[in-house]
Amino acid sequence: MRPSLADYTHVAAGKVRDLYAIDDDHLLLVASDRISAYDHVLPTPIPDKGRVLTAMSVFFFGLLGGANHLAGEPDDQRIPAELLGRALVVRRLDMVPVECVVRGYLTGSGLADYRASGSVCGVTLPAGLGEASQLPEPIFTPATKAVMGEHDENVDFATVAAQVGVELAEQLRTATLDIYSRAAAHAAERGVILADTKLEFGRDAEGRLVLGDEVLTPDSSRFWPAEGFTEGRVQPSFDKQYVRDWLTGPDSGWDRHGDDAPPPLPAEVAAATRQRYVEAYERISGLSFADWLGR
Ligand code: Q0N
Repeated sequence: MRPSLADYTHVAAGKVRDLYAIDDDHLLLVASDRISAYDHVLPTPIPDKGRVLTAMSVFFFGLLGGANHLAGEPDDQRIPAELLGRALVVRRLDMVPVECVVRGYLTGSGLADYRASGSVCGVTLPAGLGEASQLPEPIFTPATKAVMGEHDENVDFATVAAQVGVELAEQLRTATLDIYSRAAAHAAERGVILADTKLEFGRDAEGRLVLGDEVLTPDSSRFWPAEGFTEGRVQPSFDKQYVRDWLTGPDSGWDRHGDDAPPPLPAEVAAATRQRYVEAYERISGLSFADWLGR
């Protein structure tokens, strides 16, 4: 008999994911169907989003090999029936309090920092770069986690080293760059640009560095269709573009710079967005979403 979620203690909440304690050594990592845009969690869930992101994360943990926190199969008996496909049993780790970001292309906060200083996280970049420019080589641009609702703060390597020690800081940088190069090479073969991604690591009881959280999902990464890529322009998001366009268009009646919460999405925008998540998963993994659990 599978447990009920009420049997587990809630230990951490993110905007769109949650963690529950199974026992002293194991956690349940749950991906919801919630979606965020323009720093708001929208009132309309995207059907199957949690399952698609979980499938993608499991795909990349497998592609990468190496130590990760997965501690059960996706149909593990410790997963409540109602969460099948969007929850994973993971090993409890001692998390390293650093958001390990790697960028192969310049956009978002990286571009803002570059425009202000010519560098990102202490890494000096050549002059003349702009929106969506590919970097001469991928760079490690760590951030420290902010309290919920605030943005993570970009920091330089020396700040990470002061926080966790130079040895661990170097391990984080090496592992992060290595994972990016392998994931980006895979995505490129499938016609997708991996612009950047954010990883979280922890240490196991033996002190080994272990990859945690979710990996290489559209929530933790920027995936751009290679087709139509144009340097100098903000690239359409693989997954959220319909949502952004509707929210900022005339029909939503919403001002993203105002104080109001965003309105519910029309059913057709939610359905089209679900389809984009499924397409991103199928294009990147080469697998059929119908083959992921329970269908
Ligand atoms: C852990 N996070 C941050 C909201 C918070 N394997 C682990 N062991 C111990 N702690 C964590 C993990 C993992 N993964 C990670 N907080 C605690 C990220 N999110 C995850 C989803 O829920």
